Amino acid sequence: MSATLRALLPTRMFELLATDPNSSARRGRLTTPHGVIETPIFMPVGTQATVKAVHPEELRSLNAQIILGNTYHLWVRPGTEIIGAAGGLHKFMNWDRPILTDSGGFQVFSLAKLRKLKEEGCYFNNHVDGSPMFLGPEVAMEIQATLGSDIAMLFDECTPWPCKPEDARSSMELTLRWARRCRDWIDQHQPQTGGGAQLHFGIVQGSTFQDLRERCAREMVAMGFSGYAIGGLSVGEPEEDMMRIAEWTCPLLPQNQARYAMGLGTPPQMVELIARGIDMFDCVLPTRLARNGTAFTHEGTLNLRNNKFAKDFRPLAEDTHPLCQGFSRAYIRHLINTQEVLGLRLISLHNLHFYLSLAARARSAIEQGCFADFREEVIARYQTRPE
Ligand code: PRF
Repeated sequence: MSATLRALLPTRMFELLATDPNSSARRGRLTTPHGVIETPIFMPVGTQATVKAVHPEELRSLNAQIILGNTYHLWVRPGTEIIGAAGGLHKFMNWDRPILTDSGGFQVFSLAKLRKLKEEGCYFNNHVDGSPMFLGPEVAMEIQATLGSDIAMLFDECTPWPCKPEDARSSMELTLRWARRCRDWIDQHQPQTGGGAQLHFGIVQGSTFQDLRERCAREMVAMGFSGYAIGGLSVGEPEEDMMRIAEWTCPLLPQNQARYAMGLGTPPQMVELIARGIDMFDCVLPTRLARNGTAFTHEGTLNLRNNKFAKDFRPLAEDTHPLCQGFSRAYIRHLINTQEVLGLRLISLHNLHFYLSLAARARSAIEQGCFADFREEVIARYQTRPE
């Protein structure tokens, strides 16, 4: 199907329900094969077909609407043959709500050994048994089709930071050529749109350079995908750059399609990016920090291994997950210090509750026309302090 024809199709995948008069924040609704997602939304990370230490029923009780899975990890182990035979990722992991899968390139670059980047894709030895593998645009789309995720990400190169303008340019151009090959693969193998069809999100790269970001956004949009992500954020660049990149990119993305900032961030970063027009987020912070004893609160993070919590018999926070109520900071600190599994489970539930309710509060603030107050309150209360 041509891009022009595709643009003429009535797509109600993403519905814009409300916009904030004082910022670019949006309240939306994204329809996927496994259900509807209310945006802005936070997606818990479930790399290995599990959100670490959290039962799917608990995810449901947290009102998690969608979770994230990883092509690279699931392809290396257990492999698509097994997940395909199980009937897809949803059945394999017993989760019937939406799943977004990342396309794998970013993970190859952070985990695999002996990586060789070529025009056709990436050759590497996997981090589990070292066997040689190849991942490119077509393979990444095919694996995600077999996994049966609701939203498949295009295969991209995440440009490292810092980066010279000429290197950022060739990296961004490679992402565009790979996007074209993803588009062709999709048109050949999954030409249907709407209903039960998998959604595909293009990824805008271009490092910290305005001209590159703008060109990538325009060309990605011209290829016509179901939604768009901003990649290459939170790779070490200053926070002002992260915000500027969103300010350059969002206005070039279609109003009536979802926007996703990949792999971030802190609570204030999330709120500031919502204000710039981002709808979707994923981040390992709530679950990863939980495992080393760090809990999120409106005032900032608590490092529960700190001695000052030894006799602190208050709960983690007033607002927490029902399963965490009744446990004190002192007790959870003891569980963490003795490496008891319940400790990291409780903090994971609490932290996910924090992130998911932050997104829920942003949604109702936009609906009720008080997003500016919400934004100001979150930023004023949250202290990024060294523990
Ligand atoms: N690309 C992809 N996945 C990602 C990123 C990216 O740039 C990032 C960067 N924050 C996290 N995950 N495909």
